[in-house]
Amino acid sequence: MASDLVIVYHRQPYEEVEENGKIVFRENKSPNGIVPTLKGFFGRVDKGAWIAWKLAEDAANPEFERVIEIEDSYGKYSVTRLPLTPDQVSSFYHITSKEAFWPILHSFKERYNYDPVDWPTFREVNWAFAEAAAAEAAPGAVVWVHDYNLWLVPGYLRKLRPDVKISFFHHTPFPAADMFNVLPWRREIVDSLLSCDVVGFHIPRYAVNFVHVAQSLLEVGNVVRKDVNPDFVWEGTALSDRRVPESVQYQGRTIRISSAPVGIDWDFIQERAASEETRENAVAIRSELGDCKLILSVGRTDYTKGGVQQLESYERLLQAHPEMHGNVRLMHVSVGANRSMAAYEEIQGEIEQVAGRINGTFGSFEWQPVALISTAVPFRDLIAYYQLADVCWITPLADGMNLVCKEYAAARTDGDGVLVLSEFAGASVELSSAVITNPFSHRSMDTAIEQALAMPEEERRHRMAMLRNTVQRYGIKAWAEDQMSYFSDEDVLSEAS
Ligand code: GDG
Repeated sequence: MASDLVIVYHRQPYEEVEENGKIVFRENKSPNGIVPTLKGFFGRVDKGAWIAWKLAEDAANPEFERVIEIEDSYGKYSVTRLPLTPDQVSSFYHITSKEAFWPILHSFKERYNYDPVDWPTFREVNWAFAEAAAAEAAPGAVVWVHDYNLWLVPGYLRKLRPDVKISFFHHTPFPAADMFNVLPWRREIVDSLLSCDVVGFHIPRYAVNFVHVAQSLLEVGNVVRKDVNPDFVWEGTALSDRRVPESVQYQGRTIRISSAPVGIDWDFIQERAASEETRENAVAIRSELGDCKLILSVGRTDYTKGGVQQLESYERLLQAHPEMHGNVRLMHVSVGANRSMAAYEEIQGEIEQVAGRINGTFGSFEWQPVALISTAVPFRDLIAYYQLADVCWITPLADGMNLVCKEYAAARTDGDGVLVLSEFAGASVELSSAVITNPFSHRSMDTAIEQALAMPEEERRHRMAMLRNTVQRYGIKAWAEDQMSYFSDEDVLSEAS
C-alpha cells in the first residue's frame, strides 16, 4: 500500500537488537530527540513510510529485507533501508555533511574542509533517497525531508514525482550569504530546495538568511514578508528579527517559507518529572551533592556547543571566587556522537584537558569541582538532574535550536532554577526570560554565571514561570500543527488527524 506521508531522515526510526539469535526491531531507547516526534505523524495517516540508510555489509545478509513493515504504538509504517557501502557513508555523511556543510551552517569557516568532498557520491546517495521516497509515495502524498545531508533530495524527487508535495525542514542554523556561498555547490543546493512546496526553519533569522542566499544565486522574486510572531523577541538579541519571509516565487512556482521552532514533548516530561522513580533519583543525587550548588551543562561533543569556552569561564569563576570552593559543582555532560572524526576527538581532548586542569587546580579529596560525563546519561536520570540543577548552563557558539534548555524548563515542576542561555542558540529568540549570554565574550559569560548563582528566589521563580509558559505553549504539538498547516484542505494529513 502506498504511503500518504513519507519521512526522509537519514537515521532509522527504531533500534535493531538480537534476541535468541533473531534480529528484532524495538522502539528507540531514548524517548527524547526528534525521531519519536516524527514518528508521531504516522498516527495521522492510514499508512506512513520512512526512508533511512543501512550499512551494505548488513544488507549482504541473505535475510536482509530492504523494506520492512512496522506496526507499533505510533501507527503503521514501512521503513526502507537503503544499503550504503562504508565508503558511501564516509563520503556522504562524515566528509561532505560533517566536514564541509556542518562548519559552514554553524559559521565556522576555518573548519570547512572542502578537499576530500566527492560530490558525485553525495549526489548518488541523495538520488537513492529520492528514488526510494518516490517508490513509497501515494499520488499527491506529502514527502517530508529532514536536514542538510539530504539537500538534493527535493530537486530529484520533483523530477521523479511532480505530483507529490515536498516539505524540507532544517534542524541547523541557516547562515548568511557571505557564509553559505563558500560552498561551491550552492546553486545546485538552493535550486533543489526551491523545488519544495515548503522550506522550514526554526526561527525567522534562518528564513531571512535563506531568502537572501536564494536571491544572491537565482532569479527568486515576489518575496512576501510578515511581522514575526509577537511572542518572539524581535529586537536586541543576536538572532532576533522583526520581519520574516512567508513565501517566494521561483520558476513560476510559489514556495512557502516556514519558521517554527521545534519544541519538546511537554506532557511526557511532566509525567516523567512527577514519577516516583525520578523523585528517588533526585533524592539520591541530592544526598551525594550535599549543600553544593549544581550547575548542569548537557550537549553533544561538538565544537559548535562551546564546551571549552564554558569550562574556561567556570575556571575563571573559581579563580575569582574562593568562597565558592567546595560549594558549587559543575556537571558537564558531553557525549560524543561521531567519535571517529578528527574534529570531535580534538574537541573531546580539549574538554578533558580543561576539566582536568580545573579539578587539579581547585579540587580536593572532598570536593571535585567538575564532573565530566562522556557517556550518555539515561533520560530518567537526566530529568532528575534537571530538577536538581540550580543553574542549567547552555552556551553553544551556534545551535539551530537546542532542546536541552527547553527540557530543563519543562522538568522544573517546582518552578525554581535558572537557565543561562547563549544568544546564538535558536531557542534564545523564544526564551528571553533566561539569562542571555554571549559565549564569544569572557565578560558576558562570567557575569551571566555569577548572576545566575546569586539570583534571588523571587526573580528565579518569575523567570522560570515565563520560560515554562513559552516552552509549554510552543511544544512539539505546536510545531507539528504548524508543519501540517501547510498541507490542509485537500490533503490526507489533516483529514486523518
Ligand atoms: C539538532 C540541532 C536542534 C543529550 N545528552 C544526553 C541526551 N541528550 C538529548 C537531549 C536532547 C537531545 O539529546 C539534544 O538535542 P539538541 O536540540 O540540543 O541537539 P542536536 O542533537 O544537536 O540536534 C539542534 C535539534 O536538531 C532539533 O531540531 O535543536 O540545534 O543541532 O533531547 O536531552 N539524552 C540522554 N542522555 C544524554 O546524555 N538520554
